[in-house]
Amino acid sequence: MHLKGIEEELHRDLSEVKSLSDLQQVKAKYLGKKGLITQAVAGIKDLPPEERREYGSRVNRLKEYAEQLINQKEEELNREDIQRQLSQEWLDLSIPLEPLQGTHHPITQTLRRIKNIFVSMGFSIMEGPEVELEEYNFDMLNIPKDHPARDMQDTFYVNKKGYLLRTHTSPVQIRTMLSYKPPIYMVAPGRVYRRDDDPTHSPMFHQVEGLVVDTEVGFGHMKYTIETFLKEFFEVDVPVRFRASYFPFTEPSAEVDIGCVICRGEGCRVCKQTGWLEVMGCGMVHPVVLENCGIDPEFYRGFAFGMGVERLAMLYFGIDNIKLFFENHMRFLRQF
Ligand code: 2NM
Repeated sequence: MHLKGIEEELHRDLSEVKSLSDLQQVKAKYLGKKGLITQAVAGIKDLPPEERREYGSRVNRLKEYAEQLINQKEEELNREDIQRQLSQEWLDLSIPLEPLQGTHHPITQTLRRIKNIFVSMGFSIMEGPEVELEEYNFDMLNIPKDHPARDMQDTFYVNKKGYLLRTHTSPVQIRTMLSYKPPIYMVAPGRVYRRDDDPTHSPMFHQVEGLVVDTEVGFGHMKYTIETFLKEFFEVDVPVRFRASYFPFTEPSAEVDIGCVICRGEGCRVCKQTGWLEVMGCGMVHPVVLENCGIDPEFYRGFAFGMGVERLAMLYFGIDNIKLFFENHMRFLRQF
């Protein structure tokens, strides 16, 4: 076909294009494998040599012109499309939402309840780093250099420069005693890490530890504080007993049991037929620990205690497997 004729037909075809798919068809008709312009380009070689030069340059100019027109048309159609979307599609931001059905994780709920009880008794909440100095996590707490808790098998060491993932929140008590003068009434809630992973242990869990340092504090104040906390936490007048125990950082030390909240002391699988559940550890702060922190043990006394949040949450909610707290299955979480 004559080149002028191709150009006129292209103009006519483009003027009738309404959509991107129309445009694709026009593009194929002129520039596709068997397109009119493509064929004209292929025909150059069949001309006598003296006509090739002039005709060839006209065909190439037509090809470039056609490509330019098609690109312009495509941009135009895209612009129109966006304008149409902007004028037709809209959102009503004032439509009320379905009421939100979310809840806090049972561990978050339990941590909050524990903290609220201690705040109501006049304690402050203190926090500290999860990557801790070995010195604060062990040495300052009077834990011997050869104590098994320090083993690589029990503790996550992060490098060789004396840093580890804290194995309890006690280093927060150390930091508090180093930075504040008594009287101190504080609790340290937070994540702790131990190299355990079995049905009753998780490598990360939560603790709340507490510390009181004041003049004239004794074992009786500690007993009353812990008994009051446990009755508030379990929302019943649970029996509480203190059993002599040993920790390097307290003397004397005790473990705290409550009457089994599952069987009410009758004996069951959870309390291993004893009628009692161990829920906390506690004791009078060892004078060496007070001294390590610059507190004169001739003048001040301290008591401290520690509890596992997952364990208390399991007993409070009646959950028998610690792993459920970390799997985050909706069917589990929705129950709280
Ligand atoms: C426990 C049991 C007994 C404790 C002691 C201290 C510190 F730093 F004051 F010495 N913090 N936490 C302590 C004492 C923790 O948890 C089972």
